[in-house]
Amino acid sequence: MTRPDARAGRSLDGDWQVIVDPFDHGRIDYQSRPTEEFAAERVRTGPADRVEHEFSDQHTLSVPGDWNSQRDDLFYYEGAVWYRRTFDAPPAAGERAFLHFGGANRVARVWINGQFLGRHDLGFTPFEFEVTQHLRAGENAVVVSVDNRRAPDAVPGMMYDWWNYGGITRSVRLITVPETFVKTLHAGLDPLDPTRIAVRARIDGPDRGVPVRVEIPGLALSGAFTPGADGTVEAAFRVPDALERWSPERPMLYEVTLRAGTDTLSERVGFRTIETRGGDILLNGERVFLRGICIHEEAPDRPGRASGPKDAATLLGWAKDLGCNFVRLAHYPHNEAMARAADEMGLLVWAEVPVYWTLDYANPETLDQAKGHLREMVERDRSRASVIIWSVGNETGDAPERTEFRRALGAYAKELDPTRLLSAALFARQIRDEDGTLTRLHVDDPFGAVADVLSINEYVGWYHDQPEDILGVEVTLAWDKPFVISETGAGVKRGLRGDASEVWTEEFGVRFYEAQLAWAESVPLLDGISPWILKDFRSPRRPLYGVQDWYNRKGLIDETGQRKLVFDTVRSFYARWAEGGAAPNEKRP
Ligand code: GCB
Repeated sequence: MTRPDARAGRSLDGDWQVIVDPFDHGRIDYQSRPTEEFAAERVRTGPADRVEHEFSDQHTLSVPGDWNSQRDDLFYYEGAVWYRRTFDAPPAAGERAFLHFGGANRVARVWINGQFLGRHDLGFTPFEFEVTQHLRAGENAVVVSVDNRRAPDAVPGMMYDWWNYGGITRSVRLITVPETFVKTLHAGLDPLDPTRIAVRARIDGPDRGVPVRVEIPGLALSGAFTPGADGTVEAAFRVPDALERWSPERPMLYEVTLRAGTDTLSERVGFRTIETRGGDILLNGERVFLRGICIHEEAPDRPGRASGPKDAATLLGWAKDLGCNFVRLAHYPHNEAMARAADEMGLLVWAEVPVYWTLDYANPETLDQAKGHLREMVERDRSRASVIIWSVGNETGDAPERTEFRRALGAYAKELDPTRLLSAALFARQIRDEDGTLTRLHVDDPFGAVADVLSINEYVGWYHDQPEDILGVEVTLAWDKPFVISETGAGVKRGLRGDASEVWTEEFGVRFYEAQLAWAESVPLLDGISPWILKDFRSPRRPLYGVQDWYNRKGLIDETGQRKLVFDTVRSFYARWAEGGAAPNEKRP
C-alpha cells in the first residue's frame, strides 16, 4: 500500500518478546512433523505446567532492528527467532485494518490471535496482511517468526559481502482505513508523452467504482475520474507552463491528492524525464554526470541496519556533503525512507535487487524470487523522481545462464516500469600487453545489449595492480551507450597513518583515489562514478584482526561516523567537477 506511514492507526515498533529457535522447535516437532507450538503462545499457568517455552518481557528485541546488533549471542546467528507483542485495537465498524511490515529479513511467518496470516520470503521489501476479521476487543497478539538462514536457491544466495542481519528490521504498523480506500497512488510524467502528467491509483473495497477526485493544488490541476471495474484509476493532465521539473539542483515536489469516498491519500511527487541518447544520460533533456557514492543500509550512528527518515537524512546528508548528485543504494532494496529523502534532498538514485555473485541461476524459482524483489521494489518506489536506474544485478559474470537470468529480469523491469533506465554492475575485460601492463578495459558483457547504462565495478590498484596503473588505461565499449563506474575503492583503517605504499593506511587511500579520479577525469566516455562506499559496513568476509574486525573498510567514513582522509580527496574532485563543468562527459563535443 502507498504511504503506510501516513495512514491512521498505530505503530507497533518497540520491544517485542522473543524466543530464539535454532532447531525450528516452534514449527517442527521431534518427529519432524509440522506444529504451531510457539504460535499458540502457551504460557506457564502454574508450577505443575510442563510447557518448555514461553514469551516473556525479560527477553525482548527492539523493532525495527536486526538481532545481530542487539545481543552479543546473536551476532553470528542464522536461524529462526519468534517475536510476539500485544496491542489493544478494538475493531471499528466501517473500518478495515492491516498489519504492515516495512521489511523483515528473511522468511517471515505471521499469526494474529493464533490465526496464521501468511508468509513473506523477501528480506528487503514491505508486506502486509488484512486483519479486519481477526481483531477483537481487548488484547490482540501478533506472533512473527523470522528466519534469516541463507539458502542456495534464494535471492541473495549463499555468498555475499554484507552481514546477514536477521529480524524485523523495519517498522511495523497497524493501519486503519475506510472500507473503500486508496490502496496505491503513483504519479509521474507520462513516458510516452512528457507533456502529460499521468496518475495511476488502485481503489480497494466494496465501492471501488466510486468516482474519485485527483488534485495537484500546486499546479492548479484537478479533475474527476471513474475507476475501472477492478478499481484502477488512470488520470492524465496536460503539463501546465508553471510546472517546475525536479532536479538535484532544485528538487521540486508537488502534492498529488486522491479522494475516493471518505478516503483521501496524498503523495509528494517530482516530475522529470530521464532517458539516454547515444552515450549520454539526459535528465530533463540535459546531459548529466553522476557524482555518486555507494551506500549499504547500515545505521550512521550505531551498529546494525538503518531504518527510517532520520537515518536516511544523515546518510544522504553525508552524500550531499561529499558533493554527490547520485547515490547507488547497494545491493538490495533499502528502506522506503531512503528514496523519499533522496526526493526531498535532490539526489539521483540507483536502486538494486540482491542478484549478487553466485545464485542458482538455472532455477526458475530463483528467477521468480528475483522478480518478486523487483516487483515489490518498483511498486513501492515508482513515484520517486530521484530513482532513475533499476539495477538487476551485481557482478554475476557472463556465463550464458547468468546472462539469460539478467535478461529475463531486465525485460521484467521494463514491463513493470518502462520509464526508468536499466543497468547492472558488470565486469570489464582487462586487456594487457605482453609485459602484463593493463592497457584497456573493454565492456562487452552480453547484458550490455539490453542495458540502458553500461556499468562496471573496477578495483584497479586494490585487488590487483598499483593505483597508478589505472592512469592512461583506455576504455572501450561494445555499444554506444552511457558508461558509469558503479564501484571502485580501497580498504582504509581510519586513523592508521603511514606511508602511501602501505595498504590499509589513510595515505594509501588518498593515493588510490587521486589516481582513480584523475583517471576518471581523463575518460571522456564516462557519465558517472560511485566509489565503494560511503561508510564501513559489517561483512562476514572481512575477519582480518585489528584492521577489519568484521568490517569492510572501504568506507570514506568509518563505522562510528568519523571521516577518513579519502572523504576530502573525493570531495575536492566532485567540487571541481560540479563547479567548472570539468566532469569527464562534458569534455566531449
Ligand atoms: C564488489 C562488490 C561489493 C564488495 C566490494 C568489495 O565488487 O560488488 O559488494 O563489497 O566489491 O569491497 O570487494
